[in-house]
Amino acid sequence: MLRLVSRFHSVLKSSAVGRSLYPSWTSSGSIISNFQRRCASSEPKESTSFCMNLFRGQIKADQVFPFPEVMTPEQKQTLQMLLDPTAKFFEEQNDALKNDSLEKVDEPTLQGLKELGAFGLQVSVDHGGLGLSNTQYARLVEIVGAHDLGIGITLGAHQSIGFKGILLFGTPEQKAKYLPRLASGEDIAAYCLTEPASGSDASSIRTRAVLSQDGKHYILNGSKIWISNGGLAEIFTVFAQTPYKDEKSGETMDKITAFIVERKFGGVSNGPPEKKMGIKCSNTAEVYFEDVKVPLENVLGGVGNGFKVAMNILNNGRFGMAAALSGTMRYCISKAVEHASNRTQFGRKIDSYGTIQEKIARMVLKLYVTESMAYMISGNMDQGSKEFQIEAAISKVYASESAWFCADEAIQILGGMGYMKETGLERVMRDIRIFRIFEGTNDILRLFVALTGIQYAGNYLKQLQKAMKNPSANLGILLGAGSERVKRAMGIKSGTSLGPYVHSSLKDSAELASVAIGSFGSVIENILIKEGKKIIDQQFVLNRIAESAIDIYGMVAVLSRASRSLNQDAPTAKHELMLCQVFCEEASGRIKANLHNATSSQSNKLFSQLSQISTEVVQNGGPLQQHPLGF
Ligand code: MYA
Repeated sequence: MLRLVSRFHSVLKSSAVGRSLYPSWTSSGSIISNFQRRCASSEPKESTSFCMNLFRGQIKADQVFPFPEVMTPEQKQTLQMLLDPTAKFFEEQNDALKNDSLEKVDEPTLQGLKELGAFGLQVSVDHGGLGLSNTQYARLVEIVGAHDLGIGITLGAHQSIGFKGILLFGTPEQKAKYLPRLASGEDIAAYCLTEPASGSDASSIRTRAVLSQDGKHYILNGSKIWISNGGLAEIFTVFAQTPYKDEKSGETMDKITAFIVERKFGGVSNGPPEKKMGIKCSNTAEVYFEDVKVPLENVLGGVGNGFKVAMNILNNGRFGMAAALSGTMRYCISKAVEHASNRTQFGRKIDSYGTIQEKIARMVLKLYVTESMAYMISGNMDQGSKEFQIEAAISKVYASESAWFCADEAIQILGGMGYMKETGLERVMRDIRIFRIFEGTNDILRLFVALTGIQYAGNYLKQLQKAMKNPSANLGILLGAGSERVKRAMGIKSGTSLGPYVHSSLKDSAELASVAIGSFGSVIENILIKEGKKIIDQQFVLNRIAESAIDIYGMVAVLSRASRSLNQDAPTAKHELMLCQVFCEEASGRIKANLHNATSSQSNKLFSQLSQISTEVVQNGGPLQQHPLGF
């Protein structure tokens, strides 16, 4: 036993895990400086999230295996009863092209949606809603995404973010007061975070609320931009800076607080509807708050907790985007398949050519992964999981890029027809573009995924470092949770195998995923040890780490789903087996390349050159090279 401990000691010493990973932090910039502060201060916490633990190179399988089956028979029945009328409404009553050209949803359509209960899908029945679970909601939202993303945004801005804060953080009184009218659609809701000077850097908002002199309400002042439903809403979830007295230091500082604001409080106004590329029928407007008197009881989630309220609302809604976009992707694929199987060129139906086959297969692969992520997360949420923020961010990034790919390839397969408005794909492409931008740009979400995971892994290494100070008292930590690096150095077999969780036909694919998880964990550990705090400024590297995490989560999601289909001997099991095998094979190659590029000196040189090219172009105010003609 003693020898084991001393070997541990020397491994840690020589591997520099024993050095402080987070010496004095100095750089500024919100996501980075805040990340530094958190790394320096937070105590290591055990996470139940699969993706968090991935950053330690460890498999926490509970969230991912088996594929969540969360609906009760009654829930399935309710869902089935809702599917047909919803699909019928969108097929027969709603006209997406008309909505797009009118740039609004007309009254009869809004009324029809209200009658369907579409404005209160997840509000409890007690409060007048349909009381759907996340999984039931996801399935219905898929139908909306397949038909009209503009309407999807109207409904999503209302319930996925607009009043989600009341569902998640509202007091019983707030719920009773606001939810019934919101669920019926009598009142529309909007989520007000973004400001002219505060987009991705959400904590830098300037809208302010201060207590009135009589202490009876807050006085709210500020303006918000690009607010979905901003011109229609009666109820707003508004984020504002408020003075906050820190209990410990006694110091007063500004902290964000969330408020429920009614238009009828007075002082709330909005600008004209924005002219947009897509989702045109959804209303987007600036919203202004001028000396709005907000009663104290309309603070949502506690004074000073607004940033967490804002982030949790977003985390909670992101799977809905993946679900809605799954519907959109299915639509695009159907259009492409319909055309490819009817169109003859060079004497053959074009679906018989490899070029078209690869496009169709790739679209379906991306759909399979997106659906698997969406329903894995909704299932986890229904199971009561509270930690899914990395997974939710991944699903949003993956879904929005995959949907873009599908719309683009479907248009390509349809050729000239695809480019025509009447085919419907042109609108879809315009509608989809925003999904890579709003609810957290994919760029910021990639950094969020990488930094959140790295922080978790870093805290774990710090925990090991602390434990090393008294190894015999901390053997449990050192052996039980010993890092993969330490385990390898001590000849202890790594515990990262997905083999036991998957169907036997998927052992090889599972092995690819297991290897990827092991390599990913070692790369993170090496990066933390080698780079320490410097990693947070290395966005070229962080993006490659995020990309690998996205691919690994995708692999695990499809391994789990395909295993379920194989175990149940589902009619599509063999098809899903292929989808899973192909995705895992290709993802494994991408992960190897990305992890190599994240660490190799060659890539490092390339990143410096890319950085320099950009700097020189920016300094020049545009491309720097001489024109090919020389003038
Ligand atoms: S709404 C506008 C969307 N805007 C954004 O998404 C803003 C993006 N920015 C951010 O998310 C944050 O500012 C980032 C952090 C991530 C950059 N979960 O120091 P920090 C905690 C849980 O890192 P920063 C729109 O587009 C963190 O742990 N916690 O913060 C509408 C820390 O806690 P502690 C989180 O560096 C579109 C603290 O916060 C998270 O400033 C309409 C500070 O963190 C998180 N994610 O920046 C869509 N992030 O101090 C319609 C941070 O305790 C819907 N933290 O350690 C459509 C739906 C689909 C259709 C449906 C049809 C029905």
